[in-house]
Amino acid sequence: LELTQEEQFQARIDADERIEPKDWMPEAYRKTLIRQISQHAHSELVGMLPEGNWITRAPSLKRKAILLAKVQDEAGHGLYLYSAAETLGASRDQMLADLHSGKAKYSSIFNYPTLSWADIGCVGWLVDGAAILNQVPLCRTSYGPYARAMVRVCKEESFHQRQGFEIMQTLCEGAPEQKAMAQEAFNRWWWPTLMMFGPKDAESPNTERSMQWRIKRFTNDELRQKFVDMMVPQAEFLGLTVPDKDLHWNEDKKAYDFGEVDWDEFWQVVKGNGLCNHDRLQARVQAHEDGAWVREAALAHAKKRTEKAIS
Ligand code: FAQ
Repeated sequence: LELTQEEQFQARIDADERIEPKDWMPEAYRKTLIRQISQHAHSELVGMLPEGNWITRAPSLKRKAILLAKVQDEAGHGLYLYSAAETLGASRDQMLADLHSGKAKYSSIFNYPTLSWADIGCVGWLVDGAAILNQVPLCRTSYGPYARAMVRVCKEESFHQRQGFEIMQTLCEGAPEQKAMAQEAFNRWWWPTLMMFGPKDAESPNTERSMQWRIKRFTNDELRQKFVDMMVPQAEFLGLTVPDKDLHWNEDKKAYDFGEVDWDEFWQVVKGNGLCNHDRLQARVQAHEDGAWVREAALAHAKKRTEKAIS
């Protein structure tokens, strides 16, 4: 019995083999990966902005150095991810052009403002916590370059999460005003973090095929449930109240039941109408334009060097 090219490809996936850049792959697999990896890369770049906002205002030199290092890590993650997307034939210039024109998506979470220092704690604790839950399974994603990039990213991400938790712990063990600041930030970040996992499975057009291709290892709802189950005890440890009146332990399923995410808000933010969408894109475009002279100088230098090598 002869297997078609597509069946052979699926058999390799089912056997848990990694697909490499020069291997045959269905066009839709390539497209899905370019979509997901480039969105992921854009999220890392735009994700630098909410925290970058606090670098000059971090409460101590130590906090400032840590935050600076974390934001630099995110730039690095973006670069690995763009490189992984390039192995699929995507051009970096095109990916960036799509981000700057507003055509490409990036994670909804980065369209919320960071209003107090406790927000930086919440970004590390909750946002990086959600990012790790999503990314640890991606270390076993079927496309080799993406999986390998995720290994390093996850190591750095787990440090990020610890520093966020530690900020929250310091605030929660501090003065009543600090505790209140932590709770207020938690109230604002909890629901948007649950949205990071994407729409409900029943409304997620990409999940089924991405699961079949083992690009995704868990569905959006599965990861959201894991996140709630992981975070509720941590919130209890910190003495924070989860802002969800429907949250309760379900002994039968040995997991938490929780309230419904505001999906209207989610889609509004994804469509570009969130609190900070406009500012975030503008800041990225500005940064790109401000960097034009660096790119021009690097190209001129490279040209001179090749000319010298030839003569
Ligand atoms: N925001 O059919 P699905 C980080 C879109 S972590 C915006 O379920 P899929 C680290 C989705 O693209 C954040 N759009 O899609 C950090 C699709 O639109 P399309 C980045 C969203 O791909 C921490 C449509 O909705 N992490 O950056 C969102 O199967 C702290 C239908 O959705 C990743 O990107 C959303 N939240 O599942 C940095 C992880 N959710 O493309 C700085 C890799 C869904 O059809 C500071 N990505 N959409 O037009 C994934 O795992 C998946 O792509 C999902 C979405 C789970 C995000």
